[in-house]
Amino acid sequence: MTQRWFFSTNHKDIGTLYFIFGAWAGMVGTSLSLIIRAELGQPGSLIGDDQIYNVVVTAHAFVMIFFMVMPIMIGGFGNWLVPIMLGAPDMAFPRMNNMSFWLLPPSLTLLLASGMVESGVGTGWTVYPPLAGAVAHAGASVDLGIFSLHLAGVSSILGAVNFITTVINMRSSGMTFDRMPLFVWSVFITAILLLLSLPVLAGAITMLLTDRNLNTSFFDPVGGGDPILYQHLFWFFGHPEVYILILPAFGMISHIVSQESNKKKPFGALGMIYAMLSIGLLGFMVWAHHMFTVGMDVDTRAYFTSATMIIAVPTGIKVFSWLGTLHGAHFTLTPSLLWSLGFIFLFTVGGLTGIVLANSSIDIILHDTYYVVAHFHYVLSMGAVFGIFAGIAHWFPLFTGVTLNPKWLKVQFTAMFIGVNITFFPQHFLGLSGMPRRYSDYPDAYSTWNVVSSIGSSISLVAVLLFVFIIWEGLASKRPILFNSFMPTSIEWIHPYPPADHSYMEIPLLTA
Ligand code: HAS
Ligand code: CU
Repeated sequence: MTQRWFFSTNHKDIGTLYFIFGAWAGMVGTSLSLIIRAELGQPGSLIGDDQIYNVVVTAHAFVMIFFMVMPIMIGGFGNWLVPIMLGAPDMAFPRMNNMSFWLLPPSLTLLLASGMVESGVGTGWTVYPPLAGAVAHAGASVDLGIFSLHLAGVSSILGAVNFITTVINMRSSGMTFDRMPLFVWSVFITAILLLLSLPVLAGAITMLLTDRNLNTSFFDPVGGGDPILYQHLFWFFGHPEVYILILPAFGMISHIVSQESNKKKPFGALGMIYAMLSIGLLGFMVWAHHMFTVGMDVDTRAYFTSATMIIAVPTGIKVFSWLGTLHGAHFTLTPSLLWSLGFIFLFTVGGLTGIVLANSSIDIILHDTYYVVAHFHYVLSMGAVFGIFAGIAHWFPLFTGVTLNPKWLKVQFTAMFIGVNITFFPQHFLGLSGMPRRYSDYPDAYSTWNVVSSIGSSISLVAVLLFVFIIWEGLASKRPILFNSFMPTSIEWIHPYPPADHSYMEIPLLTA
């Protein structure tokens, strides 16, 4: 029987595998984050080893980005929903889809192994040389980390090829591009970003691998190389990557907001498509805003500052279109809408601190401080993760045939909302007063807000545990789908603006 799901080429089975994998990795990533907050919960040392602390920070980032957010959003929601929303029988390459998934467990194994052999990867997720080079990180750890990224990269590139082909070739009749649901658009654009950016990361880490092991010197000045070259290559991948992490959430939020507003279409649907396309395109032209401190000339700084700030325009179009969709609507505060409102508010807060950081002169002060950490956790822990929770609250009945307890979901949302804000808002203050990131200790002056932040992380832990319980209770109780105002029966549940001929209407609502 295990063969049924092991070899399955069915997009729903594979989507479910991605969800299970992502949930498991989410537990690992959360545990690592709690170790970080335990170390920083009081001045002085808890772990007693700075390298181990940095290994934990690095593993936390990798696990959350590559093994939690991306598998759940693109692998889980993408696989489940894209073929259904297109009216396609499955993905374009079902067997390659299976392979995309099964490359991930070995990749995660290599990553976890990298933290356990020798002295671990204490480089941060950016893996900059010379710290990641053969002298500062002797031993096999960084090599294992690179191999882990190679496998995850192959998995994502194959997945991207699959989604792009599916969207172009597998649309049912009447499903023209301009009618295509916004979630499908978001996954399509995400897949293009993956296809164009991941090979650059693969090149960079392979060059690092040969620098470490085969005496090349791409990034080593002693042999005529340049460590800054690595930073350019990494961020040419790294900045598009942050939009890869958020675009599918944009797509889900558009669906949920228009659905819960009882509107057939999201406000400005065509504008939303163009906004996502512009975000994707601009995302490739702003990478050096991560490198303002390397010593750029003033014109280059001015260019990267301006180009970065322009991204606020299409992103603003998205935020105001969600608000436009909600405007004048009769809605009830269902769990999925609560998560969506939380997303819109907190993602905007994180976006605005991004605009602050885009100013190169300000960034030179704030770079590598907790202000940056606060920025990216607002857009990730409250943007990407809230998007995931919104999607689960919304589509869990479709995926499983059972309904989660809506009251508990609201309690859980409240706990999580309080927890993440208490964790991350004080980090703005820490950053503004100069506390650097990636250090295991701090002067006493930084104690108060660090204690508050660590307390916040325990509140989030309670919320996550409550969520695990809610999922278990839902599956154990087998409560059937409740077709009430909170769970509409109409096709719009899945499809916000169906093509007129309803050619794709045979949608299986239950899988059981
Ligand atoms: Fe970012 C660093 C700038 C969006 C994730 N970002 C990071 C890192 C991560 C990350 C993970 O320019 C750390 C990487 C590392 O390990 O070092 N980011 C931006 C800007 C945007 C942005 C301008 N980031 C994201 C998203 C992420 C993400 C989305 C993941 C999901 N980010 C930076 C910069 C750094 C950075 C610097 C480097 C810092 C350093 O020193 O290392 C934009 O896409 C945000 C657009 C969204 C909004 C909100 C909605 C818009 C509205 C329209 C009106 C607003 C206007 C602005 C016109 C702007 C509502 C007016 C401005 C006012 C202040 C009032
Ligand atoms: Cu960036």
